[in-house]
Amino acid sequence: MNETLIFAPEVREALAAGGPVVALESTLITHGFPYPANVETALAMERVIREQGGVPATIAVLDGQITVGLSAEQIERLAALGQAGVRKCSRRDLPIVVGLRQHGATTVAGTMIVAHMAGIEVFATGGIGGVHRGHPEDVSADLIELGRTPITVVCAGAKSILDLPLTLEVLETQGVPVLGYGTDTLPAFYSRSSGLPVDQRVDTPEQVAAIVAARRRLGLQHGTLVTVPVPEEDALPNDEAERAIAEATRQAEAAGIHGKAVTPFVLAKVLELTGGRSQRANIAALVNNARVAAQIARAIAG
Ligand code: PSU
Ligand code: MN
Repeated sequence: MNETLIFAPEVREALAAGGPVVALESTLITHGFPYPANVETALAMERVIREQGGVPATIAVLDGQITVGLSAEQIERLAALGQAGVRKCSRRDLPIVVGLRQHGATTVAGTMIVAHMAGIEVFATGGIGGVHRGHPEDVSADLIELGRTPITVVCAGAKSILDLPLTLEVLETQGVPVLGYGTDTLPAFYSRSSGLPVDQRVDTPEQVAAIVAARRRLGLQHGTLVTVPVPEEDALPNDEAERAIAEATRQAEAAGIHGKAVTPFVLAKVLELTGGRSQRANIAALVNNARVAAQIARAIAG
């Protein structure tokens, strides 16, 4: 096992036994949600993975040490440090936080890299990064990582703060299969459908496991994206989400926000503008994705 990583004992044991481990990201704790919803959501995702017979492994960098399987105390500590005290870590940031012994919260890209080092196949998150609306040059490192790191990422699609058609184009170029879990169309995070077709609909964890097994047999190095619609009762009406996103994007533009600060800024504004209704959809999607990811991890562990 990788010597540069620190493992929670239960994660180490589960991996040694080939058990169903599910990786979780930490940017949603520091940059995605306000306190205490961030900690509550992180713990709720862990709980639902355990209920499904899986083992959760929340990933972050604390004092330069890459940790696979944060304790509840470590999740609290990360939340208390907050955005100001923790670097948002995609690929380029990992050597900086490790080399200079800083704290880091891993994005989808960062979490995929660490999960792969750790020998974890399945990872649950909310929305992946993508191509920003009106800024086709701003392509999330998440999409490039999906093209080169063989991890199965379970998400609720992507928020329509992104240009979803362009995001799908980049995924195609990167060689990433986009699967719709119980759906023929790409979910748009707050709402159940973007209207855009996925590459393949799947309806069971076993079908995802079969695709992952084939990827391994073929020696292919790309990630697999499993997109799960937000539960119906928690979805946000499409026009309400759209209005908030358009306004949040306009404010980001006006404030001159760019680079890695765009996504956290827009997410916080959308939350403000929908009076917390987006937060309910967000949390429901995250917990639901964690459940599906645990079922897929079990099917893969066989
Ligand atoms: N989208 C969400 N919620 C999030 C993120 C994206 O709906 O919390 C976070 C994830 O960690 C994702 C990152 O990997 O933002 C993407 O940031 P960027 O656009 O800077 O690549
Ligand atoms: Mn971005």
